[in-house]
Amino acid sequence: MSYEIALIPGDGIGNTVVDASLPLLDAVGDREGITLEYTEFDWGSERYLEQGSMMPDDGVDRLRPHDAILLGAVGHPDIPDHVTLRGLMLPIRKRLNQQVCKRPSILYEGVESPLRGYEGGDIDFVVFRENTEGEYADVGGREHRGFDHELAIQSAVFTREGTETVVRAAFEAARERDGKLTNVTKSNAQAYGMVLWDEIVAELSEEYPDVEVERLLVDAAAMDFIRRPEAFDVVVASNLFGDILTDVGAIIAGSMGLAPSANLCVDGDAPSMFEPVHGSAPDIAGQGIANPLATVLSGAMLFDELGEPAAAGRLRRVVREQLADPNAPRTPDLGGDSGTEAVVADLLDRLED
Ligand code: GGG
Repeated sequence: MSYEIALIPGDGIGNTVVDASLPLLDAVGDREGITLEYTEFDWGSERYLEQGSMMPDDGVDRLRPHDAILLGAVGHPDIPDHVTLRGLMLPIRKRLNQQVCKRPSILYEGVESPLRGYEGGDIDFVVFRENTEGEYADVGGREHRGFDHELAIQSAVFTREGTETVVRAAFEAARERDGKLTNVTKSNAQAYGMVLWDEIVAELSEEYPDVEVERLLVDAAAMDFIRRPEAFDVVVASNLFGDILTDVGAIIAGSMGLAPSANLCVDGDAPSMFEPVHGSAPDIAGQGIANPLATVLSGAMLFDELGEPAAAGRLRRVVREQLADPNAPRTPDLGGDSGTEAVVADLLDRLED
């Protein structure tokens, strides 16, 4: 099989981790009879600084014909983050209808968690984040700039369709996994959108009597990710809450450098996008020490979505093996002193024919 993959390395370490991961994706492809044809788009902050926009006006349409998108990271120290995010990642997620963001959090054998007493295998859950609306809806405005009575309004939008889509995806995943879904909202304080969300979870739970539903306010969920992460199986949350919780989920599982994600177009009309959860990390950009594993694991999610589970399994197996090997190269975020290339070279050596 041959697939057309759009590459958007983006900013900072996004370039390092995407470049480093491609030989591995290709090597796995070779072994599974898969060809990946790449088209690279040099969109991002450098373009913004030169031309005033993160991507061309027809950028999203140019992505549409591809089978999948692999993105690195977005963010630049000289540009406000809301400009970079709204100029590239958010329009792609919204216009390609990538309504569901899936972010696994797994503590692998051989990786140290900052949580005392937790070892490989003790943490294994997946967060389903609503990905195109909620608190990220671009609704609001500012008035009276610079005056004492300056004000800003930022509204969240929760549609029945958007909420049902992500909640249903989470119920389906829970059914396939350990049968537990944790619904995270803040409906004591957010009495409209989040109450609708809770009602939708309650309605859909009738269709999934085999799934146990736990309800948590987001503050309690943040605490319990630290206090009892083993209690989570599938978590569903709004756009903003999901973003925050998945950073916590990444760090308790050892590093942001290990956290992959998939932005899924569940109606299948447009490509899905795969990206490490981490950002562009300008502090280490260009040093060749970024951890490529979050991108490699995002590549495994990409293979899953293409319907290539054997390729996905190969990638995950070599990552697991490497992390479990105390003599394997590791980047500084995992306590090692190796570079990005050394980690990928070691993964390539571990691939079986
Ligand atoms: N690799 C993804 C990336 O660049 N993330 C930076 C970021 O700010 N993300 C916010 C979000 O995912 O909503």
